[in-house]
This record gives sequence, structure tokens and C-alpha cells, in this order.
Amino acid sequence: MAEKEARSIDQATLEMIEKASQDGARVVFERAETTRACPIGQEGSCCSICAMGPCRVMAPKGKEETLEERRKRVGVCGATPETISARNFVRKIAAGTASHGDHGRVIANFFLSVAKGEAPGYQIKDEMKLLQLAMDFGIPIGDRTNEEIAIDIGKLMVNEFGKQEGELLFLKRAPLKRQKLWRDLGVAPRGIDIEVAEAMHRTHMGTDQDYKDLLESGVKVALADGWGGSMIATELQDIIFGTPQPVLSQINLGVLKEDDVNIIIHGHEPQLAEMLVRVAQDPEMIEYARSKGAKGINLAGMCCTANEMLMRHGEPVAGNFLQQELANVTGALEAMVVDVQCIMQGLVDTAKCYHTKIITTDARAKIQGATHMLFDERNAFESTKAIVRAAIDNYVNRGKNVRIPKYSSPMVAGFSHETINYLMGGMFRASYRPLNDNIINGRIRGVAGVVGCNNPRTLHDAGNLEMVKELIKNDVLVLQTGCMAMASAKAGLMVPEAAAKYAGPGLASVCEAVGLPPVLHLGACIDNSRILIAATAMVKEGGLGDDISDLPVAGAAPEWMSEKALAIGQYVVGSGIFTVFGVNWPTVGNKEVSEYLFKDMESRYGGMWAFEPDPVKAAQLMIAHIDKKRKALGIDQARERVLYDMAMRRALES
Ligand code: NFS
Repeated sequence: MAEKEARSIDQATLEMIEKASQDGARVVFERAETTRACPIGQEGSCCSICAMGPCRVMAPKGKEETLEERRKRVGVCGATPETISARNFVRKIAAGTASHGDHGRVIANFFLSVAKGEAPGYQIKDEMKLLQLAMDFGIPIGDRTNEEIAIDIGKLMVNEFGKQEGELLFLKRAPLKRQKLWRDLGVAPRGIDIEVAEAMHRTHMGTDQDYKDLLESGVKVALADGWGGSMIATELQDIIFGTPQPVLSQINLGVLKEDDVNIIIHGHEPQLAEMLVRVAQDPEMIEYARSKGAKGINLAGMCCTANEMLMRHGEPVAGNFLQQELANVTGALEAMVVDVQCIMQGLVDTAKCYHTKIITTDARAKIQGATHMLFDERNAFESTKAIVRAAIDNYVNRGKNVRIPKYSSPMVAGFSHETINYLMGGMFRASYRPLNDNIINGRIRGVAGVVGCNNPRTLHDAGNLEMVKELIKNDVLVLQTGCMAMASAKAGLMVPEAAAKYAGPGLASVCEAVGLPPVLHLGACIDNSRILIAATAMVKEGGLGDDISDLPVAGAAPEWMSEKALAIGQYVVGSGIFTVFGVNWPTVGNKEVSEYLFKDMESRYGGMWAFEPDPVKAAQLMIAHIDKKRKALGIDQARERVLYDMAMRRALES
């Protein structure tokens, strides 16, 4: 058991790992033990981009290398370890940007279909955001219908992907100083696809072979994610599906129900999920479920699609990335419906031990052994009904080996840039002023974004929890997305009462005054763009410098695993924010490349990377950076005075 406990701190997860091993079902935790990570690939010292290799160029460990030895430590083509390391790093960023970009492109085209009335069942939900975007882009409003305006916006957004020259439109949202910096450094992206294609070309055998130049191109392609693909996805999804507002829900495998047809939707793009929410409530479908002996239909989410449904509908969340196969292990899941990204192929093998149907729904992502049922946006209601019907039909196949862990936690989610603005400032004077004032007076020391995946190479959920607790204890307000948001929610950090329990006195006093949890859920990974917008809003509000890099803020991904996480990290650093990653670091085998990312980037971008696998130490690095920024702003004194006041107050009370 001691060994099993080393896999997760989440009781529901531990219980299901145990059940999996009793049932003979293999899950990710076990595979991570039997399939060891390749140490050469892990440190970024293997080049496999041509057939003269793969070439392994590791530095000798524990001894000084002579110049002659160093000269020989190159690939067959002569590529230096720096080139190889940087090339690998940039390729990963390009893949991450491509993934978020492809999501954004699908959403932009879908948005256009909705506007043209070609996707029945969907309509524009957030008119205010639509009009705001139209004004941002100079699209005439007048007495035109929302749909006419949306067609113009949709065309403009679709065009961002294939644009060949100029600059991405959303760059204009960044502080002016940041925009100028990007232009001066030559990293302002022209379009989204072009930057991905160029990064793939630069990293092809025999093209860009100057590691610094390669790493700069990594910033350019990453910015095309954060201020491009991801931001387009978030903005357009908000307009079609609604901008999130605070909402109460439940999280963990305990949200599955013994007597219902359980359906989990897992993946990233919310079109199908939105329709599932509707179809699962359809009386005809509920009646059909009853005809098979179930009490009803229970819909829950997994991974980032869960976040999308949670944010807008308060739908329950079954778990984060490492829990996906464990949902099958409950024996109570009729269908795991998936689309794209973060879907483990292992789901199919695990499902074989139970009755769960794995249903793929996207033409870009089929899985051998799964059932493919293509979701058609233009016939959304009917094609979703077919999926739900298949799940219901599977209910009769449920076996006796059912155990749903009794763990689920309440959470408040649904924070967006707009809701933070509103909650802080109030309906009639929505503004970031109170947030900035509380940062200036030191009640809030700074703001941290803690985001990203789970990774079985580190204790599940623990990196997040230790980091977030350390941050809020030190009065740092934490903004979260993705699987890390879920880790905090499971541990009870996303309810207002958590402020009194875990936050430092300054942060707790602000949270209590506004009724906020000390840890705010901003949505899916794509919604890290909300953090960029929030940071920009803080700059524009005034009093905290004139660029994002002046703000007392920091970012982290303590349990990251995906290429998307690297793209996110690089655009956050390129936007001026110090960012620390845990688990392992993809350029750790190369000193020069790591130095560039950890140190040199600061002089160019005002933000830089760090690697620290110990989550508490990583949190302390973030706090030290926040304090450095406070000092530069001249607000470090204010903080000390507030602490003195607190001490005085306590003395008075006693
Ligand atoms: Ni983002 Fe990682 Fe995946 Fe979401 Fe979860 S693993 S980079 S958090 S589900 S995208």
C-alpha cells in the first residue's frame, strides 16, 4: 500500500488503482512503472529528425569535458548539442501551438456556421461580448443583426490562421510597451499556421542552426498560440456558449451514479459537450434510459472538456488527466465519449475489463478498438442523440463489479476576466481597481497562474496542492486552469471557506470581503488566454507599471506533461511572466540552452523560465519573483506596513 500511496494523494484515485489491479486492468500508473522514461530523450539530447541518426549527444556526467571531446560531441551532420536541444524544444512548442491552433480554427469555422444559420441548435449567447469584439476590430454595428456582425467577426478570425503578413489582431490587446517589444525583437506572429509551419521548417535537418535564433522562433510560434489560437477559441466559445459566471458544482469520481446511465465527455472542443448537456436532459432520452432499467442519465466531464461544461453549466467533473482510465475501472461507466487531445489510448484496453464503450467522435482522432460515431455540427442534436442512445443501450451490459469511490468535493468555478472585473468592482463600476489597490496596499502580495497537466512521473495532484497552499498562505491570489484547477478543487481549495482556512491574513481578508475563494478556476487550458487578458487589464488599470513584466505575478505548471504545456509556458514567458515548471525539463541536458531560457530571456522579455521539481521551493521562487517586482514598483514597503497592522490588531484583540 505504501507504494500505491506514492502514486496519488487523491483517495478516489488510490481506491481505483487498487481496484484496477484486482480486476487485472492496466492503467497509466502501472505503465509508468513498467515503461521507464528514456533518460537521453528526457534531457533533450537525442536528435531523431533525420535518418543519419538518431544521434545521442549527452554531456559526460560528473567530469569536465576537454575541448576536443566537446568538438566530437555532435550529430552526424555536425549539429551541436545546443542546436539539437533547442530544435527539440521548439518542435514541441510548435506541436502545442498547432494543437491549440487547430482547436481555435475549428471553433472559428463553427462560429461562422452558427452565424450563417448552418449549425442548427446553436446560437449567439453573449451579445455583449460579440459587440465588444466587433468594436475592437472596427466592425460596423449600426442596426445590423448579431448574425451579420458575427459573420464579419468569424471571417476575420478564420483568416487569422492562414494570414501571411502583418500581425495577429489580438496582439493589439497587449500593453503597448509589450507590443513594441515583440515588434522590435521580431517575434510578433503574422498568422497562426504560418508560424507553426516556419517553426517546423527551421527545425528541419540543416536549416536554422543557431540555438538562440531557434529559441526566439519558439517565442514567435508560442505567441501565435496564446495571443492567437487559444485566445480566438476562448473568445468565440464565450460568444456562442456564454461567458462563464460563478457556478457551484462537484468534482471527483464520486459524481458517477450507481443507478444512472453514466456518460463521461472527455477531450477539448466544447461543441459536442454543449449538445450533450441538452440531450442528456431530453425527456425522450431520459425515458429511453428508464426503459433500460436506469433511473436517468448522468453526464460528467473529464479533463478540459469537463472544465468547459463546468464553467458554463456547472456540470460535475469526474476527474483530471490521470483519472481517465479509472473512470472505466468503476465499472459504472456506460460510455466515455472523446474528441481530441489528452485522450489516452490505454482507455480502450482498460475498457475491455468492463463494459464501457469508448466512443470517438472527431474525424481527426480515431482510436483502434474504439467505436467511432462522427459528431456532425450541422446535425448536432441528432448525432448527439445517437451517441447518447448507444450509451443507454450499453447500460444492460453493466456487470456486478461496480464500485464508485465515495469521494466528491464541492467547488465554485466560472471565473473569467469579465467576472473578476465585475466581482471586484461591482456591476456599475466593473474594474480591476480594487484588485490593483489590494496588491498595492499589500493585502494581496501578487497573483500566480498555476496550470497544466498531471504526470505519473510525479505524485498525482501533490505538486499542485503543495504549491498552491504555499502561495495562498503567502497572500498570493492563485488563478488556475486545466487539470491543476481540478486538483485544487478536489482538495477543497475552490470554495470561499478555503480563504479562512488556508490563505494568509491579507488575501483572506480580501476574499472574505468579496466572497471569493483564494484559488480561482478560469477554465480549460485554452483559457490561459484569460490570464493574459487579466494581466493586461491589471496593467491598464494603472499603478502596477506599464507592462506585464512589471506586475508582481508568476506562472507555474508543477505537473506538466504535454507539448501544449510547453507552448503555454513559452508564450507566458514571452509575455513577460516568470514561469516555473516541475517534473522534468526538456533541455536539462544542455547548459547553454537552459541558461538562455532561465536567464537570458529575462533581459529580453522581462520573463524567464525556471525548473524546480520541488513544489514548495518552486512556490518560493515565484514569491521571490513577486517580491522583486513589488520592490521595483516601490510597493514593497506598503506590504510590511500591512503586516505590522495585522500584528497590532492581533495584539489589540488578545
Ligand atoms: Ni492542458 Fe495538459 Fe490536457 Fe487540459 Fe489536462 S493534461 S496541457 S490541462 S486535459 S490540455
